[in-house]
Amino acid sequence: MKKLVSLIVAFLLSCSFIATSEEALFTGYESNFKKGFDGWYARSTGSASLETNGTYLKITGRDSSWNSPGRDFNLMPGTKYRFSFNVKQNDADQAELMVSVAHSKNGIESYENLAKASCKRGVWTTISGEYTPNAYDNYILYVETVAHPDISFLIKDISVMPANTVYDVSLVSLKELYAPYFDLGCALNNSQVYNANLMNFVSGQFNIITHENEFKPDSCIDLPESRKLADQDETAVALKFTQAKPILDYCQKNGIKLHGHVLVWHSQTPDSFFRKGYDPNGEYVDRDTMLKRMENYIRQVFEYTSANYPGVIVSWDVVNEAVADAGGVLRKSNWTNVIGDDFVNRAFEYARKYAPEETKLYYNDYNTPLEPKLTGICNLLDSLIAEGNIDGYGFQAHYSATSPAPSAVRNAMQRIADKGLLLRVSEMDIGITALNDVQLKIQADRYKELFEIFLEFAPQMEAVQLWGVTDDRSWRKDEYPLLFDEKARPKKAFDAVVEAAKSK
Ligand code: 9MR
Repeated sequence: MKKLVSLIVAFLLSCSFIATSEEALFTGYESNFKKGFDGWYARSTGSASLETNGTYLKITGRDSSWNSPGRDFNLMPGTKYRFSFNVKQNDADQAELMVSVAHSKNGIESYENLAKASCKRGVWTTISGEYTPNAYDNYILYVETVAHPDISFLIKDISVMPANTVYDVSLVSLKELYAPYFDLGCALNNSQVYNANLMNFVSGQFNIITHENEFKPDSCIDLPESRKLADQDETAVALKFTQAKPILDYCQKNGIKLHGHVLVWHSQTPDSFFRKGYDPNGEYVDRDTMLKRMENYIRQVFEYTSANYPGVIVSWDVVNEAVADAGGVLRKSNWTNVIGDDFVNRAFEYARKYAPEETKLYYNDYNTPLEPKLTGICNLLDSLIAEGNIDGYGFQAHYSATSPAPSAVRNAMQRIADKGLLLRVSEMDIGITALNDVQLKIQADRYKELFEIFLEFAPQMEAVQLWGVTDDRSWRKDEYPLLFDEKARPKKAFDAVVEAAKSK
């Protein structure tokens, strides 16, 4: 019954072609000008004007290539749209026509050319393409010429439709199915959080979110402001949270937990952070200065989030990927070079000092089941546990459908669980080599086996988080690694994860 209702809703949505700019949710637009101008107007500072005969729209009197028929569209940032325009011109043997978008943010207008086509005199020609808007305050789609500033032309049969039309919110909910065992989460980026349809779907499936990139040091360190501070105090660092904010706001508004990723990492951290005056050509600072910069960074993240988002962030990756793949030792990085091998311990010390009492502090790494890395990770964890500042270990789990062996995953989990730490699977995805039934089945089987193992550790497992939602937006999109395909349709892997919980 629920399924039937959602199909009817989806059908009604797909029928509501005519959208106006007042609509909160833009569900698509089609026009053949039967109703007149339908919101289209001439973009021109000269004498360009529009006329319509109830089938097409004609622009005449142009004096610049940007003079165009244009219309306001209430597009949703992060949603992929397919558009199609039929165009015709009679004034030149050949002319290039182009669909473009004008958008503005805080009053500043900018433009993108989306698709073009070469049009022979008198021949209706289709210009089509796809467009996924970033966040702007408004959008105008328009048709202009590449050269030929003064020709007249016609447009008709216009369609601007979301590519992902149906998010099936009647699907069984993973977060509900796994509620007795652990949280189910996913990584998101800013453009996705503006997509209301996607987020409605996401919040039905998942109860914890992680920023894919926007809470990393390179997003939060304000280098120009830090340079100013360094004139007076080399230990000071200036932060900005403009990138982290949209997802934090979403979580706060919708009562969804957030796992913070990440405070200290060798990657996605500007090299200038480690240098005198934050100058890319400056010398590296000394250990004590860097320890203070690290402490000031961590302190300000917690001050900002505690003041503005109390209770939203339940856990943090304090340090990411500090152990080398070979040798069971720490990887060489700016952190080890400037501070030394105890940088991980100090990061946890500072995180504990400033984090709210209930916030769980994690060390997070990949390739955990592989020796000698596993032993290196265990040694590091032992030293952190001895200092009392760590709560948990995050298994990234960027796997393939054939590796690592599930038995190796279980073994690694057992070794770390035996230390009494909380566990989480922090960044799961399982790549396959091709998009076909055989591979999708192998992928599904591996998801099921691994989730069965995660369930064995349920008493210590806080969360399992997928590194993304749909395959097309994954950092490994060529390997189709997630539970939902590019149209947000559940894959066999989704059914397998459902099955693992049901058969527990
Ligand atoms: O998914 C992230 C991708 O968009 C970034 O380009 C990449 C840059 O390093 O980081 C990816 O996320 C990583 C995560 O932060 C830490 N573990 C490995 C993830 C995949 O590379």
